[in-house]
Amino acid sequence: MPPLTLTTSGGLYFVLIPAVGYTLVDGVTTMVAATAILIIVVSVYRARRRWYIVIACVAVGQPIFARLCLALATLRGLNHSLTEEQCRHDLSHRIKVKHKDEGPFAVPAVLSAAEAAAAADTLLASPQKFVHVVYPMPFFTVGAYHEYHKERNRSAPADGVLNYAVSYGDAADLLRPWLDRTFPLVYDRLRATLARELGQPIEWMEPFNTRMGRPGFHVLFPHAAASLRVFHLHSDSGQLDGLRTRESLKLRLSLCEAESMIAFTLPIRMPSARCGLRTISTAACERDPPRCTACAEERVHEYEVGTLYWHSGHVVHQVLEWPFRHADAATPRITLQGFGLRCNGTYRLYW
Ligand SMILES: O=C(O)CCC(=O)C(=O)O
Repeated sequence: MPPLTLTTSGGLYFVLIPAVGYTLVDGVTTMVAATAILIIVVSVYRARRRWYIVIACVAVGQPIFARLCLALATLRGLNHSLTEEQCRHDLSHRIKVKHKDEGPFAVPAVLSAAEAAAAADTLLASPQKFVHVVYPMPFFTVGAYHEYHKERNRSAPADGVLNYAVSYGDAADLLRPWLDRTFPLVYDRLRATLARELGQPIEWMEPFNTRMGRPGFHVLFPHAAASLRVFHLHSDSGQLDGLRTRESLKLRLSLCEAESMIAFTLPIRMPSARCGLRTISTAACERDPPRCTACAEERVHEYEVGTLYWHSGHVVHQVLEWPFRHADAATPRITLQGFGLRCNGTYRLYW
């Protein structure tokens, strides 16, 4: 049986709702859940304890709750369908670099099943390091990803408890030593594998650009809303502009080649349902199609634990939704995430 509650960084409290998954307990979700329960109680009372009506109420309530969570997540700025602009960006990049195959390229057996399991267990033993990302779903990061910390200025709290109000530089500085100490094998394999794939030595972005975070982890617990197409559809190239404008980091990005960007994912634990990535390919599009979104094609890539997936950060992609199974509620989809850029002739990794 999965544990009933989960407490993460900043003391955020999640309760396992049957058929829904861990859900943040705050004013809004408590009100939504209380309303759903009230509707069920009233309908049961009116139905004079006819249990098939109770079951029907619960069955209808679950997708409604999941959709409400999806709506709340969407209100917070997630975009899950392809825009003409995104499609054209992918196409222009494809033409520029003459890509025949855009990836993700899969490199198997970077970690054995036992090594990946050990890394996942270590991570799950530190829920106080999980920083909540997608409201109100159980989607967390461990490690500092600059996109999630952007525009935030609070300095690192004395108690080391993180949230996204903390500036990227401070969050990165706080977590880098812990990540280095805790996951040396994972990082060694990552660097050795990318060095082989790219045929170039691999270094960290810090200290070349100080205050940048190590590749870190996405921890996504299953949730009914994650079985819908909820995840952000994006390419990773735009984030470079965001980084360039962040004065406080004093980064030397003018020494880095934007076109060299890579993005990578190393799954270390997966729920029993199929998990992976959806990418958008413009391979079937002509140079200047009347509507790019009409010729773009979706591709699905199923993840294997221990296999490294990498692609040019320009590929439009989205975490693939996966069906919720209650028995799996405490088995998150955990991946190591990060980016690489060639700066002054050397590939450097960061998140
Ligand atoms: O978790 C994944 O598979 C990919 C995550 C992703 O899209 C990103 O971090 O840009």
